[in-house]
Amino acid sequence: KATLPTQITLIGAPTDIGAGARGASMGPEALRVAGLGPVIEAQGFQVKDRGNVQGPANPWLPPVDGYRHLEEVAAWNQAVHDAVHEELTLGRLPVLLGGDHCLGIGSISAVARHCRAAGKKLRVLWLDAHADFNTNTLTPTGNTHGMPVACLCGYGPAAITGMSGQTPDIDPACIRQIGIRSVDPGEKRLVHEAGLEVFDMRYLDEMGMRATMEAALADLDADTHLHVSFDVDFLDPEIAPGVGTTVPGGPTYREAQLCMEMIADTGLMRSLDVVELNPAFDVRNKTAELAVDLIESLFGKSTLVRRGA
Ligand code: 6HN
Ligand code: MN
Ligand code: MN
Ligand code: MN
Repeated sequence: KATLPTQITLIGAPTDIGAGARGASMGPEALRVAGLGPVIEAQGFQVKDRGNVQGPANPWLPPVDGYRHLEEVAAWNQAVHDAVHEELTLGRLPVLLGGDHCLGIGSISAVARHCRAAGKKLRVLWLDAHADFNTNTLTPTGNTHGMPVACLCGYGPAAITGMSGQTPDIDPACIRQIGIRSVDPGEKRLVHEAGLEVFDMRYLDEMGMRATMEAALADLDADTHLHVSFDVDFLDPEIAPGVGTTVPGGPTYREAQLCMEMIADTGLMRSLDVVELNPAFDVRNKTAELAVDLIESLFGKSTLVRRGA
């Protein structure tokens, strides 16, 4: 059975450069304060916190040509790309602490570059309320945190596409989106056109989390690099208010735990993003604590040793 690397690296990226609300820049510190490092260590890993990558301040300007802060977004993503790629090269499992979800471009382009060099297959699990598949002509906001999946699939500006050294950075067929319940009208057309595999909330309602995860995790093998991009707004806002773009009707605490546990059971996770946590909207850091609790399960915490495991 596959097991995770023993060495984990936390990489903070304190920015809200791609978001529509300020405050995701405080995410990395809130996750540290909630005990992320020690919680992963308690599951038997060695954790190194390499501190935060650096990038430009948020100028908080309106969109230009359909993008807000494109130059700054590119700079932050390059910094994230370099850090994530370095950790993968060292054989470690990088955990990106966002920051907003535009950083998925830097993170996943680094993963794609690493997989290509190592001859590994890639599967990306995108846990989110949103499809994040907008382009500059489709976006209602100009916020690039609504665009990372599109950019990674080649629908985006040169500054933030092809960061892996190839456009598109990833094949849409390697993505599985889970928990989706807010997709803009133009974005919806592009999701269908690109053929994204989306397990939306209706699918979850009808099939349940277990069947959903079985489908999303089907056809993995020992050669697969599993990347998890965990947007905290995936969770129902009743339990996770500390995000900038809440959408009602998300997975419950139990459903989210099962999702994480089933990912852990594969033993194939090789990189992780934890993004969109916004302490400015949180209540006594409880969303950060919930995220840490779920990540504990993602790294293998279970109540009892399971029969047959
Ligand atoms: N996220 N679809 C909306 C937009 O502005 O494009 C919201 C995007 C939210 C992005 O939460 O990572
Ligand atoms: Mn997102
Ligand atoms: Mn989202
Ligand atoms: Mn837990």
